[in-house]
Amino acid sequence: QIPLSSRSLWKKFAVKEFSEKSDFERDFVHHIETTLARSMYNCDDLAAYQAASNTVRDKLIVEWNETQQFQTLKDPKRIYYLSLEFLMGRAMDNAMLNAGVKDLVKDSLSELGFNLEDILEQEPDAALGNGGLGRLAACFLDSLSTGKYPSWGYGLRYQYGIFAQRIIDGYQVETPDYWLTFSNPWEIPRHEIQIPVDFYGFVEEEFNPQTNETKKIWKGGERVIAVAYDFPIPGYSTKNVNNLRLWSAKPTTEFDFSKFNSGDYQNSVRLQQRAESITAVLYPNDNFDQGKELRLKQQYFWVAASLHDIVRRFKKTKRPWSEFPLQVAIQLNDTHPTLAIVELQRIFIDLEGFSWDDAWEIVVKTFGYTNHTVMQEALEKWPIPLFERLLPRHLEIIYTINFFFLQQVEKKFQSTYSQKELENLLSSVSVIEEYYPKQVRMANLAIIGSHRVNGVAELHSELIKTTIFKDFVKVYGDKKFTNVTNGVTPRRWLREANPELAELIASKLGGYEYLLNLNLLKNLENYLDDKDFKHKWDIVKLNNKFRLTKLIKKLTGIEINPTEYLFDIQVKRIHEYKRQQLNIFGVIHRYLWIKSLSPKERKSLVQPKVYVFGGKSAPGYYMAKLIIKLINAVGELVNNDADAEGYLKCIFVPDYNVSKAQIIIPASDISEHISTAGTEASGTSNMKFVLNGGLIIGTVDGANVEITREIGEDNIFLFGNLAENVEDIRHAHRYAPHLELPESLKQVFEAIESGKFGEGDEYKPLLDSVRYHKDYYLVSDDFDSYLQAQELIDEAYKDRDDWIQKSIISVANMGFFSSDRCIEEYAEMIWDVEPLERD
Ligand code: GPW
Repeated sequence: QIPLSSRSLWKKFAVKEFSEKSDFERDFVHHIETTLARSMYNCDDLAAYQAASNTVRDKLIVEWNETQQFQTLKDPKRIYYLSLEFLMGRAMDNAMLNAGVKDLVKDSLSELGFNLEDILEQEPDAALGNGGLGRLAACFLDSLSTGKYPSWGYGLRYQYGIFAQRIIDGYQVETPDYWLTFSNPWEIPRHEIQIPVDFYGFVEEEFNPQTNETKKIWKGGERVIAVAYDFPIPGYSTKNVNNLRLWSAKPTTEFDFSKFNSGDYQNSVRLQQRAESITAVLYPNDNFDQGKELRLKQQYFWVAASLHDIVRRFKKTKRPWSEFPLQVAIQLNDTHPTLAIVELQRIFIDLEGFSWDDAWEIVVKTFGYTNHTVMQEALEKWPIPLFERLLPRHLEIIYTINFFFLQQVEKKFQSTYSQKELENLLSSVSVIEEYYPKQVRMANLAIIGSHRVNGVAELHSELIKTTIFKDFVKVYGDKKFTNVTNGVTPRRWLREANPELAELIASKLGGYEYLLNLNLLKNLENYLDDKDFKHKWDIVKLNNKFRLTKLIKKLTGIEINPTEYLFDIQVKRIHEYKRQQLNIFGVIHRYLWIKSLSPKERKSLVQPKVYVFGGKSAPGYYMAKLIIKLINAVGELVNNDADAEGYLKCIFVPDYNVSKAQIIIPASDISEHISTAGTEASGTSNMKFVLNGGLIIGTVDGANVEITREIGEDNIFLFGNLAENVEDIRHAHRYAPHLELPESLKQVFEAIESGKFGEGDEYKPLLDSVRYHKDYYLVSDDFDSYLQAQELIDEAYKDRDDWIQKSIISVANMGFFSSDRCIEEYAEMIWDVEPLERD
């Protein structure tokens, strides 16, 4: 506590945020000369980036401090968003735009001799996520801050983010993403916040003679320290700056000498070093559960540190425990943080002395669980032997949770169900799967320990109720299950990614207010007959294509004049269920067609197209890697074939990430969202593409369904079998003697096998997965329908005026897909939290 007599001095020197160019310039030079120990004679773009970002950072920190102090004073209910992934991308541009100082910084830097765009390029992406799930978390943070919700993100500070992808001879090669090479101005190390986290060990029973009760005490065997790193999250056009707290693992400083052989210093240091490995690297799997011990360690480390922090913050307020769920809402981003349910129960009963029932009631009221997939291979399960070794006390608690839950189920159904029916129900909803070895089903635990479970698009939320979780609907009724359709932040995905379109829209809507109320886009429909506006709309798209071809040239050396081409883009993780193979088979089909035409026919019949692919495969995902190879091999042939020149290009953009997405997405005429119906929970890039004036080709899957509803079915190219028929078709595949391929696909397979794209044999597994291995993803069933949709696209693109009309109508009706709307829905239906206005 600073003595009262000293406080006026503090106030006199309180940091003032820069608000004029000269302030920025002074602070910039200050950072160059002190923070970086450089000078004007020794200042490259990287140094300028660091000084500029430190200067912008300083401004954020002032508001961040005030926000945190204000929230402490008011003590509102807080939202805690637990996510193992936050795919933030770059921070600097976003921070400037949200704080409304981008023009000021640009001008100042120019006066100082630098170009803002070059400086922004210096920033490495914060790529602490795999794909949609991690980017959704990042969009939510932006909307939480913008909406002034008192909220925290909690995650891990991986030293290595998602690997960087290089393409060598057409193959994906992974290289480490050490994103912290230069000091990171966007994080504040909180070395004073150190939380011990224990692993392994055993459970002891302690008898208390006073109460005559025995108590279970977990004696951990290995201790690791969690250190906090705070990332300020600025809202748009508000002084509200929330916090993202990421934990980093470090060894304890205390040595348990008794544990080490006398004199075995080397080994004791090695054991200590093990600690750091916990937050060393992000697991690079998307929609897949690999089940590694280190991953479970990451999960508990993160959950234990976060809950300790949350409980400590609550305890400081001296409120009674019964108010815990009135003050704390914890959202589980998929099942990765499900241990939080168990940890909170453990804190209550083992450490705070609650009765089981009192504790459990609070726990269930506190948690909400978001499911992001129905695919079996992505559902997390942990083998009991591993679990028992790593977290013995938590396993006991899980058994007890399960025991009481199954008892309740039995009670509810014993009079109406036969013995057999009851057994089936119990084994399906049990947290424990009877398997060799037995496994803990994290989704079941998450459902039982949460008061609400949501899917991420309407179709998906229906599917979880009728497929993977249908037996839980029997137990709980369907009120516990709800939907919150995903959304994206228009600040990053329109204004930052597509400044020209954002400005054109602002010119018609009277400013940028629409970025805070995306439904205002609807007013664009007033300009459907405005020739000048439509022309400008077209020019913006062309400019964005130029921006993309410049990037393509830089990354691949391939030159494209964008003027003539329709840009058809599929960028997302490479996955069989997302069906990049369907797309590339389509490209091959088109190539064969072009080859079959005379030059004259080509001229009159072929709509020139650039196909752009981008995305990473999990390092161990053989089939996905093969798809990447095929795309590159097709590009190699097609891009160098004189017959196809001017008609067809096929590009694989290496190392797709958030900052590249910001350049790629605004350039599309068509983007592809073509998952097998029922497999893509939502998709979020579909929303980004349409928001940027691109049309889409898609299956009736995920959020495509709601996009269609909002923009109208004339403005989207849908194709393929419906989710409701997929199981029957698969069944038919399984029992058919052999699979009949459509002629179109046969041609494509023949071309591949003839060796056109290098060694024909190489792609055998890919073709066989369709031909001989039951075509699980329905590529053969949807292929002709896909080709037809592509033809419709070519036809529609000829009427350019109508195309632009479709594009404008689509954008005008995308208001629903702002992540601000998602956050409002969560706040009302799940968290029961209100915004907190700072006065
Ligand atoms: F399998 N999603 C993802 F559900 O990006 F956990 N990674 C994942 O591991 C999972 C889901 C998981 C995605 C969904 O595939 C996508 O459809 C959805 O839009 C996104 O999560 C955000 O909800």
